Amino acid sequence: MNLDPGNIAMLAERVEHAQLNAMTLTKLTAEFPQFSMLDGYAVQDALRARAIARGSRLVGFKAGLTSKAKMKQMGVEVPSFGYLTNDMCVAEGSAIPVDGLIHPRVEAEVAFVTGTDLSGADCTAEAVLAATDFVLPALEVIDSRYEKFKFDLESVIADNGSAARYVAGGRPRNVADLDLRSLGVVVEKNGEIQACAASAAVMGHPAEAVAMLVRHLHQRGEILPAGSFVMSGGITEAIAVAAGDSIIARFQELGSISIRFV
Ligand code: OOG
Ligand code: MG
Repeated sequence: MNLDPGNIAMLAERVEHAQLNAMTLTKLTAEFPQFSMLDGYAVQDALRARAIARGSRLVGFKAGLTSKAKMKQMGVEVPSFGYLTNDMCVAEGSAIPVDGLIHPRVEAEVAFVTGTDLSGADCTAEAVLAATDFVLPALEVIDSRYEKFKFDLESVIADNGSAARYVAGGRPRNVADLDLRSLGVVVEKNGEIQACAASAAVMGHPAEAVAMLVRHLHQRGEILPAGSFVMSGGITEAIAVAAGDSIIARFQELGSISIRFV
């Protein structure tokens, strides 16, 4: 870590304020050029502790920037990990108010719900699949707190991977009954197709992203506990939304999931 604990705490407070008030920030690396990935995760840990102290409950984690489409869109080549709390969850089919958000974008993802603990420096996709209770389709609403949705890896990690809201739905399925590599997904906005891809776009297999998350947690002295909800990352590029838009993502084998913005 390059920053001292006082600066880490100060930046966590600053990011929290931006998140709670839908306000933008300049990239943390602009003020602190030495700000590193480890500093980013230190800020994220402090942010998570502050959320829990406010009464939020940790429900799981997210992997992001795990597909070429997302990496290309954001100009970042390394995946990032973040946490998910109960208050980010919105009901399938519901209307999400855009006030409270800055410049929301929607991503279609495969979500995993784990049945046993996962841990260790060598966690594999096979271990993830063996520990998975079921998978289901999810939409993530990301909302970078950085101006113009522009950031670097260090800054986006400190902003908890732009996490804002998520919706799970569709049809939960047992992984043994699916080939998670080849599931097609089509994302529509207001009835028009915006993007389509196959789930292999996420690191060849979305379980690889979850395995990488577990290895990341291990480095930070954590495990992925049984009962975690994990989002494996956007399969296509993220779609910008505004009030009045409806989004539907149709997943082969997993059903469809929709939300609208007001
Ligand atoms: C970072 C978060 C990316 C995903 O699924 O790739 C992410 C961002 O693009 O703002 O959640
Ligand atoms: Mg995402």
